[in-house]
Amino acid sequence: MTGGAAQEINFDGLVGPTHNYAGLSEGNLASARNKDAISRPRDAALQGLAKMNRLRALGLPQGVLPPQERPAIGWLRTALNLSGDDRAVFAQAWEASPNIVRAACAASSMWAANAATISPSADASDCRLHATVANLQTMLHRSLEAPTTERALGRLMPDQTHFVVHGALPANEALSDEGAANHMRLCAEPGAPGVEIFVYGRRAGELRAGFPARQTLEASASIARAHHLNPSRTIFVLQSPQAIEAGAFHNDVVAVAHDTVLFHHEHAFADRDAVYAEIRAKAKRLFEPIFVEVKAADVSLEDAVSSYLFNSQLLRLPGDKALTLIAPREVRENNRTASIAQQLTAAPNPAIGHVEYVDVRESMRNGGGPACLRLRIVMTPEERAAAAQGFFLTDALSDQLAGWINKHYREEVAPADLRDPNLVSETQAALDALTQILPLGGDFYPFQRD
Ligand code: SUG
Repeated sequence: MTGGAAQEINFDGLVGPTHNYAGLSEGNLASARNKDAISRPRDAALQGLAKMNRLRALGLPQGVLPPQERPAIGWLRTALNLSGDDRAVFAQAWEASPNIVRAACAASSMWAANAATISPSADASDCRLHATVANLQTMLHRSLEAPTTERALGRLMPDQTHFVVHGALPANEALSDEGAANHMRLCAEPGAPGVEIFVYGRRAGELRAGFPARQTLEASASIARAHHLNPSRTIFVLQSPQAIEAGAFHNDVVAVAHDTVLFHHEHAFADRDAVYAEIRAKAKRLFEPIFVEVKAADVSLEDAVSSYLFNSQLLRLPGDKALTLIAPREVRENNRTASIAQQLTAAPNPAIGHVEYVDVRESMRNGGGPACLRLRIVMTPEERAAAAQGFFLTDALSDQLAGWINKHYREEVAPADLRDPNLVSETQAALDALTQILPLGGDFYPFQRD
């Protein structure tokens, strides 16, 4: 296995034209708090694109993943047994169940950290890069994403000698899976064998009071088997119920890892000492893990969740010894998290040497920070060459996407605007045009096939 030149590439989900605040995610405090607020889809998409371009400007490769078809007319037609043309189906669906239509309008595929779990080829005994699409079965609006995500990842990584894209696990509470948001990897460098850490909130069949735990141990273990991971370098960790109750509906709200560094809140895991011990044991002879813990006395879980300090992207910029944290601007606006960020970087020989702030406010208001918006895929140079090149962001692609967003996206969407039947034709026209910009093919979206 050649290690050296493999790179971690962030693939961000483009924010879709129906971005809105429907309050759909129980246990996600921002989503609940902003229910029925007016959203700004154009700003949201441009903020996401600006973040992607910032990473490119810092010298990192960057990819982009397409939004999904919303409103999901075909799904509404089948699920609610409606007939007629798309406009008629949409109008009838609103009559039948506003709650279900709002789920079918969510632009939630922007949070690409929930698209799939990725294992680099360096970790898999068959030496291929594995992706398992997340079933996202806990929330109705997110459970619609898996089929199109599988198509998108198939388009990005078509060559089965290098890549395996596994379909989602059966969509049932027992195998509840939310993808990379509940998965971390530590390694000496991206191309070297790593320790993969799966974080789960409950076991199959376990009933818990309070907010939903969206990941089961059984789902994580199944994915580890599908990915041909070595058990001696795989860890399953119970998320602390306290974190879930405080609004950490995914592990990536309270922890993030990159290379040898695990940055986390004191109450991220049910048994922190056991986690450290197992990581140390399994990393032995590969690398020395560095744990950067933030104590609850310095940043409460409440501040961690409202600022999204840990939902930052932890990155190594070319040539840097220390890592860089790409944090949401909300971290700077909270005195406690701003001061922790400053202390981290001021330490002698810091593991995290720089903090940069980005504005992804529109996504944040639905509980999605910088880390939610991206799916990390470690690729060797051969894998990168085998991937579909049109998904890698360049100046030209960025210009095209910005022009496309400005042309097709509404400035604002209020709850009542979601009922507008023009939304259907408008979004279909936008996505149809997008299939000319990204290498998706003319039959990518369900409406293009019906
Ligand atoms: O699944 N919000 C998303 C946010 C996902 C964040 N991802 C990570 N932490 N990786 C969710 O709860 C809200 C949609 C609404 O309410 O309109 C929503 O789906």
